[in-house]
Amino acid sequence: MATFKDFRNNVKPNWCPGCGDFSVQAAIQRAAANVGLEPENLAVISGIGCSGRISGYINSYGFHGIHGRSLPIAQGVKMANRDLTVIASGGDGDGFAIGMGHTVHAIRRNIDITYIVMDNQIYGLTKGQTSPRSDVGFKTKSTPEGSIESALSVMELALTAGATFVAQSFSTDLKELTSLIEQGLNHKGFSLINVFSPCVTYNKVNTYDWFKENLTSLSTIEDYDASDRSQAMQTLMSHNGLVTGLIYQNKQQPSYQELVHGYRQDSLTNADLTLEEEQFTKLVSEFM
Ligand SMILES: Cc1ncc(C[n+]2csc(CCOP(=O)(O)OP(=O)(O)O)c2C)c(N)n1
Ligand code: SF4
Repeated sequence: MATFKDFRNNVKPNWCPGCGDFSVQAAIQRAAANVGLEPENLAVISGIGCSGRISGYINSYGFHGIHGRSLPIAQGVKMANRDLTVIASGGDGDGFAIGMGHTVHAIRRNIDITYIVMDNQIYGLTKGQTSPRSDVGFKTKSTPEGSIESALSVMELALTAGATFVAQSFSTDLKELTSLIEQGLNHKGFSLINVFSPCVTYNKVNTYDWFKENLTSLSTIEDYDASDRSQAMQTLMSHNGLVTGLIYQNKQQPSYQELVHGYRQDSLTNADLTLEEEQFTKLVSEFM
């Protein structure tokens, strides 16, 4: 049985020392081992950004896609090969700016993949511009006088879009983050896990200390019920979205694969797709 060390490779991350993404990488490796995966059972698909490099730092199948497009690729991988466990990952810019259209539709489509967003409220790779997660007043290279746009409440938006699994964590809390990724991997449908993963180089406001002061763990809220969507929404609204833990899970909603007509019971990658000459000629003639 694989341990988390089997999900390590010999590529040294070039993240800045102290970047929150290191813990996300460790949590994915631990969660993958804890749910009983072997490296050949896992595919990690990422977009572009500092965070997007993560697919190269995990010993598994991997695909470093293009900016904002990890989800279309990840959904395609899962539909073609049901035997793979698929993780999509990237930054808040990747998933909530350029890739937001894909994010909303992946949420409502509910294909069985886990989407882990490393949310540092800034664009790290391109050296510090505002993202849709930046707070009003946040000064960056693109907003020298402070951002005048309001920050997107992604967890609330996910609930509204019909998400069946919504969780949030802080990269320093390796235990909680690992557990949430395990729950996401075991969830039958699309799981969204937003991780506050500080950018120590370009975001001097939303620092480790800032999160420690401002985050509330759902475990401290009496009678919190993660199956209650309206309680989840109210709790998010009353805490300005700054909560950690399993926010909402709907175990009743079938996944896309369970509903789609004609989904193969065996993986497409194991199928014999060779065409006999007669079949080939017939196919070509349809296009002549
Ligand atoms: C189509 C396209 N547009 C813009 C870029 C430039 N670009 C690369 S990464 C990035 C944003 C990075 O921020 P985020 O996704 O939050 O990831 P982080 O680097 O903070 O981890 C941008 C705008 C690109 N690579 N491709
Ligand atoms: S620039 Fe920020 S997000 Fe990118 S590696 Fe450095 S600390 Fe991490």
